Amino acid sequence: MSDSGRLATDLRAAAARLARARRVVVYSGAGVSKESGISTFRDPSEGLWAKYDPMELATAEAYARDPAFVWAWYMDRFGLIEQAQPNPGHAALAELADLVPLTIVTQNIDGLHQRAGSCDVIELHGSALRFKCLTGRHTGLSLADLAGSDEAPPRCPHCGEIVRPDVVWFGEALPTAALERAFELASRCEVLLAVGTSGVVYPAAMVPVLAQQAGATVIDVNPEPDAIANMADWFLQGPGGEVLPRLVAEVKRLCEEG
Ligand code: BJW
Repeated sequence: MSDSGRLATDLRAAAARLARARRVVVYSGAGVSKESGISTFRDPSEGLWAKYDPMELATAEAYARDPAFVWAWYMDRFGLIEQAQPNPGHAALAELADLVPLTIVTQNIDGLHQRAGSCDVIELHGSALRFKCLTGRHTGLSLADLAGSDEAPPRCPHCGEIVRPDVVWFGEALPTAALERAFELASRCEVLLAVGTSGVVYPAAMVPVLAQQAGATVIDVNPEPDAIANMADWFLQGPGGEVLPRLVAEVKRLCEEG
C-alpha cells in the first residue's frame, strides 16, 4: 500500500475510535504551532536548541547569571508569538471538542490553542502571557502590569524584585495542579491523541505513557516517527495542519451518521 493509502486507512480507523470515545486527552507540543511560524525546539537544523544552548537560556541559573540577555531572548520570542495566528491544526482540535469530550494538555506556552477556541487547556510549561517576580510571591503579572518599570528585565510593581517569564525551565518543578490534573486525566482517558511533540521532556512525557499503561488507544500525529510513534496504535504521519483537519472531518462525518 502507498504511504498516502496507508495514511487514509489509518486515519479512518483512528477517527472511528475517536468518534465513540467518551474521554479524550490531546497531548500537544511545539510541532502543532510550527505551521503558525513558531520554531520547535529539537528540529536538527531549525529548532531553537540547534541555534541556542538551552542551559544558557532556559534555566534559573542562566537567568541569575545574565538576566538582561535571557530577558531579551524571551521578549524576541514572545513578540513572534504575539504576531502568530492559530493554524488549521489548532482550529481542528477546537472543533473536535464540540464532537467528543476532550482536554488539551499542552507543553506549549504560546496560547494558540486557546486563541483557536479550545476551552479546556492545561498548560504544563507555563505561559508567554504571564510573568512572576523572583521572590515567587507575585504571580500572574502581565506585560501591561510591568509597563511602569523601564528596566530590562522590569521590576515587580509590588516588591521591586526583578521579574521573569512564568515558564518552566530545566530543573524546575511543573505547576503542581496542572501536572496532577494532566496525569489524572491521562490515567483514565480512552484515547490519547499526541500532536507535534518529540515526547522526550519529562515529567510531561509521562502523559502518553500513563494513558497507554491504563489501556487507552494512542494516536500520534507527527511528520517524523518520534518516541510516541513507537508506542502508538496509529501513527498518522504528516504535519498537524494537514492531518488534524482531515481526522476531525472524518470524526464529524461519523458523529453525524450516528
Ligand atoms: C510537527 C510539525 C508539524 C514538526 N506538525 N508536528 C527523566 C529522564 C531524563 C531527564 C529528566 C527526567 N526527568 C526530568 C528530567 C530533566 C528534564 C528533561 O526532561 N530533560 C530531557 C530533555 C532529557 N526535565 C526537567 O528539567 C523538567 N523539570 C523537572 O523534571 O523538575 C524536577 C523537579 C521536581 C521537583 C522540584 C524541582 C524540580 C522541566 C522541563 C521544562 C522544559 N522547558 C522547555 C522550555 C519552556 C519555556 C520556553 O519555551 O522557553 O519546554 S524545554 C522545551 O521542550 C519546551 C517544550 O515544552 C519541551 C518539549 O518540547 P516539544 O514540544 O516536544 O518540542 P520538540 O521540538 O522537542 O518536538 C517538536 C515535534 O514536533 C517533533 O517531534 C517534530 O517532528 C514535530 N513537528 N513539525 C506536527 N508541522
